[in-house]
Amino acid sequence: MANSSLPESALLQSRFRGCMLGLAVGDALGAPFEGAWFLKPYQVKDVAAKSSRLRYTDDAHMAIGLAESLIACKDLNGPHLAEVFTKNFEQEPWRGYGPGPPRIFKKIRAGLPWDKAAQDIYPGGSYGNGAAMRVAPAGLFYFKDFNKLVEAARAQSIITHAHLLGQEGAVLLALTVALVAGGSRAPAAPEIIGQLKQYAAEDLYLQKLKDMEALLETKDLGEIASKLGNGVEAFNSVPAAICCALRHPGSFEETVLEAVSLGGDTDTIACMAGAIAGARLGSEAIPQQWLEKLENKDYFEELAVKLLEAVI
Ligand code: RVK
Ligand code: MG
Ligand code: MG
Repeated sequence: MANSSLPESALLQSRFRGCMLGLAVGDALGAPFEGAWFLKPYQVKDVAAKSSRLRYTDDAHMAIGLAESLIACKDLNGPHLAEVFTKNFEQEPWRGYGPGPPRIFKKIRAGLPWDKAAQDIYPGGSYGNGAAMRVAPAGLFYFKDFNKLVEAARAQSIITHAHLLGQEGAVLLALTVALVAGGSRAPAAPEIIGQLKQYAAEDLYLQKLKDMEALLETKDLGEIASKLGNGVEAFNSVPAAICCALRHPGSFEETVLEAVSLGGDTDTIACMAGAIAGARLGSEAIPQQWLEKLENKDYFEELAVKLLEAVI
C-alpha cells in the first residue's frame, strides 16, 4: 500500500526538514529529563529557554547515520549502514548510547557480519527502542512504497536490535512518519491507527494501538504512561510517542512538550514524537527559539534536503 496523491515538492521539502529537525529538537528537549518522573510541560519549556544550546543525544546521532547511509547508497544497505553507525559512534562515543550498541559496534569492528553482530547481546536480540528512535529518515526515504519501507525498517533494526519487538517498533514509527509526510493531507488519527494495525504482527503492539484510540482525548498523562508505557523498551515508548503526536496534530510544541512530560525515556519518546510532528507540520511549525539553539541545525537540514533529492 502507498500514498495515492503526492504533495508538491515545496511542501515535501518542508516536511522532510521538519522531520529531521523535529527529531533532533525533541531529543534535545527531552535529554535533561531522561529517567524523570512526570513533569509539567512548562517545566520542560523553562529548561529549554534557559539553555544556551540544545544538544542532541544518541537518538538523533543514529538518525544522522541512517540518513547519511540512505543518501550515499540510495537504498538501505546493511553493511554500509553498520559501518556508518560504527564510525559515527567511534567519533562521538559520548552521546549517551544505550548499553547494547557500543558492544555491537566492537563486534562489527572485529569482523562480525552486520546482520549477526547483534544476536547474542540479549536473548532473541534487543527490544530496546534504539531501532525505532533512529528510523524516521527511512520513513521519509520510502514514503512512496510501504513494502520497501517495512523491509528497510527491519533491516536497519537488525544491525543492533534483532528482536522482533524491536523491529516492529521501528516499522510502526517509520510507517507513521510516511503516512503524515507523504499524502497531500495527513490522515486523521483513527485512519493512522487503523493502518498501523494492519502492519502490526505482535499482540503487544496491537493491544497498545487499540488502547491508543481511547487515549486520544484524555487529560490524564499518567493514564497514557501507564497504558502505553514510557520506558526504554520499544513497545513501551513507540506507542506513547505516536499517541502524543496524534493527540496534537496541529502543534509541534504541544506534541514534544507532552512527550517529555510523560517522564521515563524522555529524550527518545520526544525524538520519535518530534519526528512525526515535524513530518506532518513542516519545519515552519517548530518554534524558532528552539531551532536557533539546536546543535548542528544546518546539518539536519542538509540531510533532509539530500534525502528528498534522492527520492524525487
Ligand atoms: C541511554 C531483556 C532487554 C532486551 C531483552 C532492555 C539511550 C535492557 C537512548 C537494555 C535510549 C535496554 C536508549 C536498552 C536506547 C533490550 N531482554 N532486556 N531481549 N532487549 N532490553 O541496550 O539502543 O539512552 O534493559 O539495545 O535500545 O536515549 O539495557 O539499547 O533511551 O532495553 O539508550 O536496550 O537504548 P539496548 P538501545
Ligand atoms: Mg538518547
Ligand atoms: Mg532515551
